[in-house]
Amino acid sequence: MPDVVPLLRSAPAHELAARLRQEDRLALSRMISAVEAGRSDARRELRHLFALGGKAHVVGITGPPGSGKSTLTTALAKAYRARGETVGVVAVDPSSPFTGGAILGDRIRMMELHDDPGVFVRSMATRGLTGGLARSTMDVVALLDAFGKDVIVVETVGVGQDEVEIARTADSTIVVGVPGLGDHIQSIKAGVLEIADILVVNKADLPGAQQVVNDLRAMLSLGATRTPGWTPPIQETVATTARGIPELVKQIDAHVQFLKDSGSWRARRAENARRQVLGILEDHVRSAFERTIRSETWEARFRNIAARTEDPYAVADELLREVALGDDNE
Ligand SMILES: Nc1nc2c(ncn2[C@@H]2O[C@H](COP(=O)(O)OP(=O)(O)O)[C@@H](O)[C@H]2O)c(=O)[nH]1
Ligand SMILES: [Mg+2]
Repeated sequence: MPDVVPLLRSAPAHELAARLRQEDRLALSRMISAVEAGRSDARRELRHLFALGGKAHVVGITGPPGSGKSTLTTALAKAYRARGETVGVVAVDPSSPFTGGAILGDRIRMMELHDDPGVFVRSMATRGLTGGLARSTMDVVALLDAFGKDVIVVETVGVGQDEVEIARTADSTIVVGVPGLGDHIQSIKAGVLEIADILVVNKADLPGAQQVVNDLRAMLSLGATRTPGWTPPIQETVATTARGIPELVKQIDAHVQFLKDSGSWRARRAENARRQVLGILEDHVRSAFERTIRSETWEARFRNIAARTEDPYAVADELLREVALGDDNE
């Protein structure tokens, strides 16, 4: 097929979208790249494809670097495949073994996923995105959803606001802690704990795992839980041997069931939609302003502010009047 690839790369987005609907993985991959690159035809198609989605269950996994998120993701993906569900994986962690930089053993484990046509793995480009990372990740999730994936696992490293924001927009958010990171309380930051629906203590084969479980339990009893009526369970796992993975899958199932039975499912998705729309607006407004201020006239005004001959609020007000905030399609 070597001659097909360049053809598809330059294919118009409507053609990619049509092929994507027929479960063409290459078209899905090209479509993601086109959306990431900010192609306006791809954005239009994404908007049409959006209506096809909403069926996938989105699972967010976040935690410190090296805690075993990618290994857990792989183990979870295999467990879902074993019961016949299709899986999409979005790795937002730039050091993810899905992209490289992993030791050989991890690479080999991940490769098992790449060989399975029921699994689609995508690493997010963290450079050269037209919108923010959160917005781009949600676009990729929307495409995987439209493609028909049953479960979409989004792995993000639990440092940085963008990453935590991404993990929070999942239907079920898993926060991973591990023993052996020195001060284990520090290993899961308080703000990250708040977004957890399920807590995983991975590397339970290492000494100190029980202490992490105890500490997390104590922390949970202090803080308010994210969803009233749902106390995040704490699951020990050994991702490398899949110990605890069947139990984790059951916890995730139970969480979905709880959200649906309690009516929180729609509420959470609406809340996520609200955050997503605000995020799109932020990206849009910022880029509109950045385009406008890229001129000598405005640069001169910034120098005035630096020289204290003008104040930043006055200049911001003027800029606000100047910038036309049309829609974000081009
Ligand atoms: N001992 C032990 N090592 C693990 C476990 N899970 C993952 N690892 C190892 O921890 C390292 C980091 O794993 P990785 O999945 O890349 O972590 P990530 O950075 O959070 O995605 C790798 O060498 C894994 O093989 C586990 O449960 N026990
Ligand atoms: Mg990783």
